[in-house]
Amino acid sequence: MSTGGRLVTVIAAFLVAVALVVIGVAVYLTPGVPGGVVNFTKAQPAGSPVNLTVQTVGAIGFGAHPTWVSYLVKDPQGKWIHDTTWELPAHTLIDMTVYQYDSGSPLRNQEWGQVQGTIGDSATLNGKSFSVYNSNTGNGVGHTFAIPSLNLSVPLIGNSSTATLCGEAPCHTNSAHNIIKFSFMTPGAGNYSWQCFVPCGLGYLYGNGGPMSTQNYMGGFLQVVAQ
Ligand SMILES: [Cu+2]
Repeated sequence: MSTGGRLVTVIAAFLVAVALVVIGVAVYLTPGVPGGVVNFTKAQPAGSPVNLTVQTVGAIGFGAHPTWVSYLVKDPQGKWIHDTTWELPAHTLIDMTVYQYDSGSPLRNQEWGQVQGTIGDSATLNGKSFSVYNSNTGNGVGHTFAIPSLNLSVPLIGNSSTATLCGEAPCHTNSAHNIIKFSFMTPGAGNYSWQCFVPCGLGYLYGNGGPMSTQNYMGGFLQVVAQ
């Protein structure tokens, strides 16, 4: 090979190496799960209330982190999806149902036991209305569903830790569960983050790492769009 040919080969190999490093860094910096958006605006006529059904599980049982706590959402076709970004119509009533399959514990902050920001500042637990839940009683609280920018927060009451809890999502109602229902109005178009405030990331610093700080587990976004 001529000197010129060798030089070209060396430069080409160098460029390939640089490209591999750049791709490697980009992949490392990209959040593990790209995360899709579950669309609730297309499925129905403008203005009519949206049914938003989610479940909370103690261990998702699949994917990159099978032991992590997670939310799942039922898409408009009735299929459980592991995505926590939901497209919703603006200025629309959202009737939300949460199937809570996890255990609970006393809250670190009793304020999180209060229902706020929902229609009537109340929710129902297995059909019974409540506006505050004392997490030092019963099975405590497993998670909360909160949209900070709307001042909305709802405690999701825990199941008995002695019950056989669902360990692989999607969970079905033959496992121990609580049903929490509430309604709220979406605001104008925009992106609104939602999250659980219970430090439920077991094994992480103060419980706030892992699923608490990774998209698609204990938090996500409402993508509110004008209709
Ligand atoms: Cu949680």
